[in-house]
Amino acid sequence: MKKIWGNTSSLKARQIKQLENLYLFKTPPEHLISKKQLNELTSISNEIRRQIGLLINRAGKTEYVIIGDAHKIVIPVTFGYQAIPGKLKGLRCIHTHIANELLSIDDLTDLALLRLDLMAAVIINKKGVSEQIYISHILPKNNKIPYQIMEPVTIHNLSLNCIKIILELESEISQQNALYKAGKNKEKALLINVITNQNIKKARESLDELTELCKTSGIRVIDTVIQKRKKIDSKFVVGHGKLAELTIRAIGKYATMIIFDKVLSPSQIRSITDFIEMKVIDRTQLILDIFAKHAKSREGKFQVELAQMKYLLPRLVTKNTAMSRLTGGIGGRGPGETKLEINRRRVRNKIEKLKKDIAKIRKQRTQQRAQRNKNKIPIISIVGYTNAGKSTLLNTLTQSKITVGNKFFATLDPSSRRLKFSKNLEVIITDTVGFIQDLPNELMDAFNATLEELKDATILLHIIDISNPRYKQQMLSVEKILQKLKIDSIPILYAFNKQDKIDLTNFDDKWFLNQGTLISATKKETLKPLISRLESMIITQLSQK
Ligand SMILES: Nc1nc2c(ncn2[C@@H]2O[C@H](COP(=O)(O)OP(=O)(O)OP(=O)(O)O)[C@@H](O)[C@H]2O)c(=O)[nH]1
Ligand SMILES: [Mg+2]
Repeated sequence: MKKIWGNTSSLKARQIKQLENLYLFKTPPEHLISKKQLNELTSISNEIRRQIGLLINRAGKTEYVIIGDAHKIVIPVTFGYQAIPGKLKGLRCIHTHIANELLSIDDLTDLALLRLDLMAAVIINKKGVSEQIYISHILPKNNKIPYQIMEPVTIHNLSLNCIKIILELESEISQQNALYKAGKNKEKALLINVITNQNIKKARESLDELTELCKTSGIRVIDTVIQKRKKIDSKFVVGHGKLAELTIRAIGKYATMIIFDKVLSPSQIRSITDFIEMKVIDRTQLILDIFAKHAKSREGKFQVELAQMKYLLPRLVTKNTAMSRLTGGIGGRGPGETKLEINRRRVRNKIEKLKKDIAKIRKQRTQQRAQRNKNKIPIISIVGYTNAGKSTLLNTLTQSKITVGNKFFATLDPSSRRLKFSKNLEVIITDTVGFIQDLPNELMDAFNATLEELKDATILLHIIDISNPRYKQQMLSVEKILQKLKIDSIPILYAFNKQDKIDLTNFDDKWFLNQGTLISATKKETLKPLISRLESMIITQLSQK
């Protein structure tokens, strides 16, 4: 027999049997529920004085029988019935209310969060008879209150042409959804930053950066929220009620996903995605997605995949909806085309294989490195925050054509070029992956080999985008990563880039700029002071050896 969802421990065998029998009824398409099934539902619910709910699909088949307590039912994770944008869930909920309450806020929240076809409450009176049924549905238009309660129907008039109502509703929703869609398949996200301190400014800046990351990833940001809390909720991050409220807000604006501006623990992602019918990702997953899109070389691709697998491994659970959404990645990309059948062992094997593949490719690179070190050609390694202009500078200095882009992580693969300073001073100048605040550990690990090369540098050239209002934090983030890589002892030169974008007369941090050289990487003529400083630093370094 089919499972009864909820706690049945105090029920008699006969009562359980009666509940199981609720699966056997079939509802005609034009009815909300078959009359016989409704009678059964009412009678057993009244007998045990607990709410009972049914989830009925559009073919009139009962898919779930749920038993609650006197005041509520808890709708389980419904496999195979995930709501997709522009559609409803394909299941309607009909449940009993024994304490004479109307549709509760919880009912309406479930309706909106789970995108149910309909939510109906059968009111059972003191005599144990059901009189009226209150039905609510989602409101397709972008309203403050995303649902509506219909005129109650009576048990004698259940033929309200249920399917027609649902399909009409869904067609309106999909039309609205299309209206809100900018471009094909574009994801739309609500961004949430949860903070436990008072630093709103920092939280706002972090959200600005997350917005830029979204832009790079092709996601449109429809709303951003800063949520202050005393403590991060271990299960739902923002807490149950708040999460419901924010999700309803997101649904009202036709968002397709929620992005948290922090790293979510595997269990948090699971609880949240079990609770709401929307894709939920964290900052790490977004960055991983961008890396996946931008990786070009074999090595780069392997490294990104390794990072993705490492991210995925602790988040793997068998047959969990959260997983299917997780492995789907953004817009269905990500490491998990294989979706549900992925299991830990396979991921571990894959990780091992990737590590080996990477090691093989590394070998060749190591030989090149050894050659370079033997020749003792000094190396200048350009480091800096993503989008600072590192590749642009290398291009201008060496007349190369490395991909440059006004997006995050345009460069993932390291490149090296030779640069002649004066007659007999030649150096190698390298460009590599950009940094970001809270660079995910998985990526640090996976890109370890690439970053290791920085250890060979004679000088680190730290490029800072001076036109970015967050340039100081960005500098600090870079320095933190250099420390982590244990290369902060290599002499460093600061180059403040994009000077053409700022008005120096209004710049209140001029003293700061004396720490380095102002440049415009796009304008060769601005690079002279930088070049001569680099040259003298190199000469000093060489003479010390
Ligand atoms: N106005 C102005 N724009 C610049 C300058 N230097 C670089 N840019 C622009 O800044 C953006 C990022 O440049 P990239 O060279 O790709 O930056 P990057 O540091 O290599 O970035 P990642 O590889 O993503 O880490 C591009 O749109 C460049 O055209 C500059 O001196 N002035
Ligand atoms: Mg670059």
